[in-house]
Amino acid sequence: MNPLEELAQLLAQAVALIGEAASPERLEPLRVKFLGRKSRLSEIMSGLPALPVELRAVTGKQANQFKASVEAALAQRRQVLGVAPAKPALDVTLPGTAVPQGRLHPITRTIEAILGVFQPMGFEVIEGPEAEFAYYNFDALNIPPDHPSRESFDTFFIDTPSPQPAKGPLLLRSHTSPVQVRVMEQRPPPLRIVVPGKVYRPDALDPSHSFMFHQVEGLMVDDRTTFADLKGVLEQCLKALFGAHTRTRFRPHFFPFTEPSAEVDIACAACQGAGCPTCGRKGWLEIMGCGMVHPHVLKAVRYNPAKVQGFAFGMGVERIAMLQYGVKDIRLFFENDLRFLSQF
Ligand code: 2NL
Repeated sequence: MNPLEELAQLLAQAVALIGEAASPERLEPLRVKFLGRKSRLSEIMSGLPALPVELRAVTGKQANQFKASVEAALAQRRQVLGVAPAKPALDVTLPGTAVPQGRLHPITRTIEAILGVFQPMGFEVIEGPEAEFAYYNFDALNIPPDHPSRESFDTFFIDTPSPQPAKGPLLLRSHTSPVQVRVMEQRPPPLRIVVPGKVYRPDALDPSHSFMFHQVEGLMVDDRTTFADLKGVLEQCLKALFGAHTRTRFRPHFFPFTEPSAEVDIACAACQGAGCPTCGRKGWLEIMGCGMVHPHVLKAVRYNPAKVQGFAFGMGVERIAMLQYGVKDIRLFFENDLRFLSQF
């Protein structure tokens, strides 16, 4: 084989092997093999003087081209394999990269604080559907069809296919009580449950009204629970949420689903009962509603009102969170502005 043919073959071989090299380290042995002192190229170069004169010039030229081509292939492959430029030394005096930290939403924090009062007293946490039948939201709770809160402006109704389900049209629940009704339907007394969740009312938006807010309701039913138990449990709850010195008062009230019923106030923390702008000069802040479960409600879930009795209560989570944290506008809780949320 003459040197010209041989160089052509070697070049094809070199280009193929270089193209297959898997890492920059594999390139150096190939450079040595094809261009090094003991390579065939080197032999051909040192044999040039012995060649016939008509072959000598063209072979020398071809050898130089071979060398340039192999070097170009090596350089290109090195770049493809990404020979990283040397890294600058690590400057340990620079501040580290801050890792953004998430946190619980203030409403979640308040819900957890409320549940944390009742769980140690033996109350089980239960959740239920936000889309509910009218029967569970109203009828079973002794709210008759002509009661004002049945009017459509007080409840979001959901288009329900006809014929209407036996338990009435679907709606967005306006309180979490329907969940308690469902639990009573399914379990015999005794019962101790707390029910947190979202509720919906088509109120005009203002600093203290939102069409969606959160409630925690509670229910205890057995054969001996009295209004005195209710007072003790709620006083403990309010002391846990607002501090051990918190004073409470129970005012007679009306709810269709409890009898007797009461509203619970705490002494205004800002003025200790003297009267100030926070409490509207009344000295007291309304904080929740409660009462003894109405016999009609017990009958609706086929409990015997002659044998069992119980108390129930309900509180608005946003109202409690606003008082705990001094938030003046309920809408701040739902705007997801991190300048607000990151303060909690
Ligand atoms: C309020 C008043 C209240 C209840 C909720 C209730 C549930 C059942 C039976 C009887 Cl299943 N009562 N819930 C009772 C009294 C008051 O909430 O102002 N909530 C924000």
